[in-house]
Amino acid sequence: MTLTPWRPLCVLGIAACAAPKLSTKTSTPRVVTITATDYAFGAPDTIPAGLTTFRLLNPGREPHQAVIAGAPDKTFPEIERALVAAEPSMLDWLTFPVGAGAVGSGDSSIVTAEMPPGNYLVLCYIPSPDGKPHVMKGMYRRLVVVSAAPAAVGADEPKADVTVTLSDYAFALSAPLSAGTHTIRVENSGSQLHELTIERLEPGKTLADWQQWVADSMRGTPPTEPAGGVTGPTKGKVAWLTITLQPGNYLLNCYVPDVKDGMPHFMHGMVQEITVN
Ligand SMILES: [Cu+2]
Repeated sequence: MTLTPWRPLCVLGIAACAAPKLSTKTSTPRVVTITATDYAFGAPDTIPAGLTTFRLLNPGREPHQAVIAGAPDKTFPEIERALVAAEPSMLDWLTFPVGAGAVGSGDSSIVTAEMPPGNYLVLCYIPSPDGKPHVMKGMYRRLVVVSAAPAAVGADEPKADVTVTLSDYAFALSAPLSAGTHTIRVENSGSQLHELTIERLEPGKTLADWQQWVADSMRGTPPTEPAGGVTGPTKGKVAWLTITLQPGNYLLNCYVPDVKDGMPHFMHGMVQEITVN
């Protein structure tokens, strides 16, 4: 969950809307569009199971994300009790197949993963300038994923050019990220949920500036702006992120609360500065 209090001012188009780089020869994943406004989601009520690309559009004023979490065998009230909170409960029956990381006003984010049947919520934990997470302003929506015929789930996996492996508590890149559009394969080899949040550092700012801003209770102008990313996947799973990067310095970050101590994973060292050329 991205819990950073992004300000409406500090966002602008760095993760340009990019078409998913998918194989043209064979079947591509189904595309589901999620629209985020202040403070609601537009999305289908029901989708079939299988490999799915979620396209998050943000025509709102504030940054938004689309965390997708649920379970195959739980009711919506049970799932809402766990997740509709400023600090969600990371219960072991929850699954996070994939979600779209935060993007600013006017931006979009593209993520892909296998969606198992079940009941899910689409949620945004980004706080408003008043400090209240959007989920507490009603920004969540139910999504039912129903079993689909085998023929309908046979889409090809996206072709990735870089792999990022999430572990407890680090990011490992198979190759440096260059400027341009990438499809990143994101594997969670850790023992718990992680995410890959990508933030662009403002010119001249470094990881140390961001850490100082965190130490100052995230008050004042943040030294980064959201550039997208992927929330999840659940341990042992894989997801894909299609993202366009401009040259500059970025942070790879994980805000997921730890299952043991509840601290965001960046406090365990799961934050890394990279340079994109
Ligand atoms: Cu993590």
